[in-house]
Order: sequence, then C-alpha cells, then structure tokens
Amino acid sequence: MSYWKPEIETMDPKDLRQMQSEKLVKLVKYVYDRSPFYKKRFDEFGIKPEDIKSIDDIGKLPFTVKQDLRDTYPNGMFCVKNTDVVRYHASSGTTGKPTVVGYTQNDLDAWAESLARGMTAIGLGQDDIIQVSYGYGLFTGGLGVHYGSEKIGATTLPAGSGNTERQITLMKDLDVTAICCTPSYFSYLIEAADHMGCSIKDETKLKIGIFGAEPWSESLRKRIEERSGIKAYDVFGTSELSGPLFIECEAQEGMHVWGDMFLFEILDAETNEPVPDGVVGELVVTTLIKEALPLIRYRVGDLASLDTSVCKCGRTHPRLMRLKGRSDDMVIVRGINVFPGQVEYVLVKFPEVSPHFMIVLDRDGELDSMTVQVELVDMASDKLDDYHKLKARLEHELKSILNLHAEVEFVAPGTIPRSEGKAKRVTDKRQF
Ligand code: ADP
Ligand code: K
Ligand code: ZN
Repeated sequence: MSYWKPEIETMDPKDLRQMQSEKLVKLVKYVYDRSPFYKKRFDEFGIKPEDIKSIDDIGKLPFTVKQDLRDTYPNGMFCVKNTDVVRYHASSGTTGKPTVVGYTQNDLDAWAESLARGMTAIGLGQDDIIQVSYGYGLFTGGLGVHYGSEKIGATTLPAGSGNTERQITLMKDLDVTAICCTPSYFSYLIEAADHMGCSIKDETKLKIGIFGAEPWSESLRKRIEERSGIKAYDVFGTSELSGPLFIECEAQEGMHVWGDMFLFEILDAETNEPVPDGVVGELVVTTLIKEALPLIRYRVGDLASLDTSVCKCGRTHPRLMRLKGRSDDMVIVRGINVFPGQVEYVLVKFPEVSPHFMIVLDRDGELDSMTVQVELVDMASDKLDDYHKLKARLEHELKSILNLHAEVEFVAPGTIPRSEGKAKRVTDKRQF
C-alpha cells in the first residue's frame, strides 16, 4: 500500500476536523476582506467573520450557487488580483451560460496534489505511462489530470479527445498502462479497437482506467473491466472546485475527498440539514485552501452520499460514494423522475445491446412518451421473433427500474452518436 502524503492521508479524524475548523475560520475572514461579492452576501445575511468560531458554525454561513458565478461573470467572485491568476478555465456550460474559473499557482499545485494522492492510491507511479484522453483546453479535464500525472513522475501522453484510431495505435505502441477519459468514451475505445482488430485486453499493457466527468454505474464498471481486463476507477470533480480532483482507492468503495483541502456536506434538499452517512442528499462543498476563487458552501447540483468511516486502505478522509446524478440531469416523464443512469444500468445487463443509448422524449397528445433507442451488438439473428423477445425483456426490465413504460427501439450498431467527452443521453422533443 503506498501513499503520496501518508501523514495527511491517514491523519486522526479528530485532528483532521480540527484542521478543517481552523482553515474555515481563516477562509471566512479571507473572502470577507477580499471579495465585494462575499462581503455583500454576508452582510445581507447578517453574518460577520467573527461569528464563525469553528466548524460547528458552518450552518450559519450562506450558500453559493452556480448562478452566483453567472451573475458575477467573468470574475466578480475572485479574491485575488488578475495578475495573481495564472490560469483560467471555463465550464462547458452543459447547464447554461459558461462560467469562468481561475487559479493561482498555489491553486494549481493543490489540484495536482489532490490527483497525485489519488493516482498513488491506485498504484500508479513513475513506471506508468498515462494517456490523458480528456479534452484539453477550456475544459478542466485534460490539463487537470495532466499535471497530476506529471507530479507523480509518470510519463504523460496528452492524447486529448478525438482521433480514436490514433489513440489506440499510440496506446499499443507506447505501452500505455493507464488511461483517463469519460466512461462513455472508453466504452467506445474498446469497440473501436475491436474494429481495428486490436484487443485492448490482449494486445495492450493497459491496466488502469480513471473514468469520470459524467455519471456511470457499477454495472458499466463491471462490463468495462471484463471487456478490457483493466481496473476501472471513478473520479469526480467540477470546474468550480478545480476540475477532476478525487479518485477512488484500490478498495473501489468511494472517492477520497481530501479534507485538508475541501469540506464536504450532504444536506437534505428541503431542510438544508445534514443527513447521516449513506443517505443521498445535495452535495455542498467549501473549498478550504483555494485562493483565486474560494467557494463557501457551494451547492454543486449533484446528489450524493458520503461515508466518513476509515477506509480499508487506511485513509481517514471521507469518501464520496458513486454519484446518483445531477439534479438537473434528471428528466420528468409523466411526473416520474428519470435519471439517464437508470437506463444505462439496465442496458449494461444485456450483452445483446451496446451501452450507447439515446432517450427520446416526445408528446403523444397530452401524454409524454419515452423511447429508448438501443443498439444491437450484432444483427446476426434472422428470426424476427428473437428481436421481439429481446425488446419485451428490455421493456420489462426498464419498467421495473423506472416505474414507467419506455418503448425500446433497436437501431443498427454504430448509429448512436459516440461522444469524445461527456455523452448526450436525452433528446427532448416535447413542447411545453
Ligand atoms: P459542466 O457543468 O460545465 O459540465 P464540469 O465539466 O465541471 O461542468 O462538470 C461537473 C459535473 O460533472 C459534476 O457536477 C457532475 O454532475 C458531473 N460529474 C463529474 N464527475 C462525475 C462522476 N465521477 N460521476 C458522476 N458525475 C460526475
Ligand atoms: K455536467
Ligand atoms: Zn480508501
């Protein structure tokens, strides 16, 4: 078992809480003195920095939300001078107007440190060759993982996204041992490699995948691991918190969220009160050491749960369990909440179909209709009856998970658009 910073990663939970407490008190003063945005927000809330004496007072602090970043676009929430900002990124704007985030040199170092801890925890190090197949550029994925990889002394292959055949060729020729990309892109890579006559499992040295930036399920993990022979790890982050930040350890039981850098809360969305370990609620994060763009009680927009018990790996920092989905990824069909992840969960159990799918929502008179376009892996059967049976089994299974009838429509292999980044899973044709 190896650690990047053992003294921090395995520190006594009581000491960790004390450290968080001290950092929080400092942070509150820091943002109040430096940012007109925070001063105004605190004043409106009737809160003075002195009111926050320890972590126990966190509930007194106002929340921040993505809309605050939009309202103060591009840099109204920053707490440093422009000359101290050494990097900008901008979010992909999946949920509206893009937002700009900025980093000081210390912020970039802490970001790389967080990934270095996570990469070390899954056994990566100097001898590894890491292919970074997240997009480089304004999206935080590529550069974020890149600096983590360099920090642990691994050889970094900045493949970026796209150019899939070349990615596979390089993976093979350069003896790549680990890859970072979205789980949907890796599923596509496995398929594309097969088409090129190259089995990732048998003909490459790939052993580890770090997959995130979009929701994925435990069953997709199994499918990926079986087909490619690698260990697949979840990674979480958002551009507002820095980018990809937290990776699972070898136990694969949640992503360690480093408490010396971030304070995680899971709150009941209605009462804003903390929920116990294991209960799903709204993810709220405070950045304890960010300088350029510190966030206080930021409502990330994701639904998640935490496990704060000490992990099998010996690390004492809380674990963020697999995300349930973004509160705004959810679609409401005939009054029922549907997460695209639930559909993926069902499809992955059927070897006859690929994990690529599209949910098409439409309106049939007054009623919503939901169709799931599914790709057959091969169209070998000449018996129409086989397809009818498969369709019925899929619809039955979907209904039991979604509590709602969804029509399954088969499409030819390769027809659902493959994404190089985050997959688009829903086409909503309904008129409201
Ligand atoms: P944008 O909102 O512009 O897409 P980001 O690229 O920073 O911004 O996306 C962050 C979001 O991506 C998270 O809030 C979460 O919803 C999703 N996400 C990232 N990693 C994961 C993961 N491992 N599992 C589930 N969702 C994830
Ligand atoms: K997103
Ligand atoms: Zn662990």
